[in-house]
Amino acid sequence: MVPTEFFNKHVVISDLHIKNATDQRYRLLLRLIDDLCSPKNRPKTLILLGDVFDFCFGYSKSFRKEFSHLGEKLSALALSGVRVFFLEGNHEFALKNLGWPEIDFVTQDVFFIETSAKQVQKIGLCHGDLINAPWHYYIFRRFIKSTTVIWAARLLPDKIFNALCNRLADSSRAMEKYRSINHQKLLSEAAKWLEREEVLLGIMGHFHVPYAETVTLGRSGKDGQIFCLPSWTLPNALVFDDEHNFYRVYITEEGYNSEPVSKYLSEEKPRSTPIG
Ligand SMILES: [Mn+2]
Repeated sequence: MVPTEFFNKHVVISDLHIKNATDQRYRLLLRLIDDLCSPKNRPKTLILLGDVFDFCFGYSKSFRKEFSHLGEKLSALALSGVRVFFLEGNHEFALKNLGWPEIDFVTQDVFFIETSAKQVQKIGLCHGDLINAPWHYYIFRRFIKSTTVIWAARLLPDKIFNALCNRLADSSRAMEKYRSINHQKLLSEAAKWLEREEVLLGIMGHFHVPYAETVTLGRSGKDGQIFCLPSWTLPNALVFDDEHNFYRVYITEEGYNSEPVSKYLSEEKPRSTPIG
């Protein structure tokens, strides 16, 4: 492994969809965090951009117990000086209640980080499920993440609640499986998102498609950039430095392989992909 792969950089991961602590992806994630803790690899920022878990309810005792290791490692990483953000995906609820110290749990739909090389640049980050979503999804999402629903969910026994949610996650995946993504429509919605948030660079996950696209912002005519992370069917991270050189780092049992990000849509379009 090249020691400079992560050092002083910003590391984004998303859509691991970990089901349980015996999952191979969980093991790879723990190893990655261990490696990031070492001074020669230490990044500036680690961002978990949602759907790290296939299902997570922060109030669930059994869940907190099963993944306590991850919490300890992330807290240790944060204590070593790395900024650690954890943004909720659409498979995750009440993450803040995991209670992991030093972790910045993001509850807003969008958050921002700033990089400063020659000049300060603001980057917008979101999970992605609200981009290109039909109007009823907004209502559904607001409902399912509302304090009333979260409060009611806490009354259910852990086991029943977890089983219910896993079934929900599976059925939503089955529904999405054969729906292909309209890339142009999605990217034009993503461009509108950049414009709304007044940024020229946006990063998201959720769609499981490795976009790296230049999009034109309608009103100003400026060029914006959209990056999206693929799922952990192939464990990976999006890594960039303050000069905004972007890499995809692939995580294997043997180690790490990194490659500079190249354009995606100019190549072959992906087949329909399950959306998480
Ligand atoms: Mn998702």
